[in-house]
Amino acid sequence: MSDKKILITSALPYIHGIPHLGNIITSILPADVYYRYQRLRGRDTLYICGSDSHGTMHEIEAQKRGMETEDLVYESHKRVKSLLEQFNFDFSYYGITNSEENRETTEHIFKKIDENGYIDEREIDVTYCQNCEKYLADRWIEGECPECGGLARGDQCDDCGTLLDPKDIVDSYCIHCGKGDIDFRKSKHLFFRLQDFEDWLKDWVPGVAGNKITEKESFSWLDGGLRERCITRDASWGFSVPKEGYEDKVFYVWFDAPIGYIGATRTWAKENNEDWKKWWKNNDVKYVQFMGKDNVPFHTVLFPSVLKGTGENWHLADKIMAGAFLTAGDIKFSKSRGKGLNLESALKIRESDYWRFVLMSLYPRDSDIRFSWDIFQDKINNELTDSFGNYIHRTLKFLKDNFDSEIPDIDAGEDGFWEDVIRSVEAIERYIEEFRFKKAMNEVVRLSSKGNSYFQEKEPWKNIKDDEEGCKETMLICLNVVKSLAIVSEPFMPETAEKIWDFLNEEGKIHEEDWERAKKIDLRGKTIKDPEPLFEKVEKENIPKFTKEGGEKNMISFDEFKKLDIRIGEIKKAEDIEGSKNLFKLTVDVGEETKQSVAGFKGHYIKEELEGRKVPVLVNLEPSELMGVKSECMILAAVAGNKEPVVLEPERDLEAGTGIA
Ligand code: B3M
Ligand code: ZN
Repeated sequence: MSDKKILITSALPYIHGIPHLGNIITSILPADVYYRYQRLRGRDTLYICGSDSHGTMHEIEAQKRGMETEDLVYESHKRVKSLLEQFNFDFSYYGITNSEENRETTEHIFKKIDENGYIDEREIDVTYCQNCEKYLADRWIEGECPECGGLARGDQCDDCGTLLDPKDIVDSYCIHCGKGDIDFRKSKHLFFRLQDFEDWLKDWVPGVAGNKITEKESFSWLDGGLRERCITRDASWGFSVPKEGYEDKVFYVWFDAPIGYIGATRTWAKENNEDWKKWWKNNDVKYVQFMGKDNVPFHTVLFPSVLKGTGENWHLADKIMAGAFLTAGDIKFSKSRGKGLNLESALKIRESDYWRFVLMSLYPRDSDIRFSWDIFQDKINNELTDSFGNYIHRTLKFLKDNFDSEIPDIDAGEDGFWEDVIRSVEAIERYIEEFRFKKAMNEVVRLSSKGNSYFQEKEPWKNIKDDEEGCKETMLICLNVVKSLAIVSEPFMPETAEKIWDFLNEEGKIHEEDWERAKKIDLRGKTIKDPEPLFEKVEKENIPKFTKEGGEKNMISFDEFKKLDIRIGEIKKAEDIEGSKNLFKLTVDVGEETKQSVAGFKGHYIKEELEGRKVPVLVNLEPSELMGVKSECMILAAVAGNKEPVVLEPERDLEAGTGIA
């Protein structure tokens, strides 16, 4: 690894609501661990994050509360920022996308890509409320979902998740005035020519993707071929578009949000008298980004293309690292205040180090990982308390009780055991550099169990009586392992590490220490302070209830299940439905009869791909009418990322009508 400066950014959290644990596990937390680690290695490192403060949801909420949007946004920003501080995220700077510096940067970048011919103007259909005399942004129009009858909001149904054309929403109304005077008008918008960057991206992405997920999510856009992307909105909260004829529009939230990394760096630079260009226009930098997998294409496709389109020497990401999801199991993750397990409610259960430890031991690097209270309890009681905490406490306590708290001042050799300690420390280094945070966290615990075994084997409580020199040697080694543990755990559990540092009576702050000290036996002759246990175990009855509403009630009985008539059906014919962008009318042979189904495969499959397929069908579904077309059964399909329907097929060819149980 070279000695380049390291720039780190993590996805900027939305602030309409409080981020939940699933939001931070792949973005802010691993970025913080990576940052703290690099700092201990003595590298020149900058960690930038901030609030993603634009987007239409703020306008809606402010109107509901009778507030100015800006006041609401800055209030939310303050609240989220303070919660993140309580989690000990040590940003070099935590900014906000609504800053002057970000406005300036966004305008500059936009003007450049416009000058360079990457912006097209196009007229598109937008929804307009005649009563409010206002364009209705993404989610300002609601009504009944044509697919499931649930609540359709803008371009998506909240209940079944189908992507919708607002025109297809049944009995639609404006959410501001509640009236149905909706009109579909033409409005001129600006489109960024993403397709001009396709070839370059296909080359560039594999080199910067930090793991398979990142590459896969990027190619979910790239493989389908890139199209121009609309970067403006008919709304008033956001940065106005600096182009003639577009002044009353604002930039789309995903246009200025990643530019917000630069914006926040500029605010930091201004406040600290630094030069932001040293980080963004300098080849001597390694730039690493962290995020969840749902944010990937915006970072691997959209943002780099925008920067490249300026023709300027922006430093693009060198590594982009996305994690999968933390799934909730029996717990409800919720962004809304007070409900569910978000950052605020988590802190009421345990202090941040417990959470940082558990989350990093679960880091979903390669696939989704389930979180449950059993896992939480097991990790804290068995690993954090019984192994890590216990080792440190028993070692310090033994020294206090038998050596008057004084670390032996002897010249013990660096024997085989110490080499093993060094191996652990080096493994942690490697794992963090490779973004294998879960392995790194496990190795920290492993190092403490190595210490425990060593203590156990050497039996200092016995040889204190008959072999004092041997006992001193054991204690010297054990105390130095405590110091190693303090250093290697600092990126993960900074408060705990600081506490251990204080017990050891070491000077200064541990985060200013040199990582290399974790590999050395260099604590000698010092008197330590009185130790206290570091952690408290979790008892079942102290675990609060954040279960999904309904809990058991969401179960269905076997008798109810038996009522479902699911069979293999053969799609005989697929036809368009007039006026619908996402629905097909499918004629399906389900055995003794042929039924008709209206299904949202359009835009994901072409008709010819569907015809002739054998698929699972729910046959006895109450008939309904969608877009004036009768639907008598339902094709069961998987729903992948971005709500994309994926057809399921039997593993071998079966006759239409074959039952599924
Ligand atoms: N705010 C999405 C999210 O919080 C978005 C990330 C922006 S990163 C520039 O998941
Ligand atoms: Zn209205």
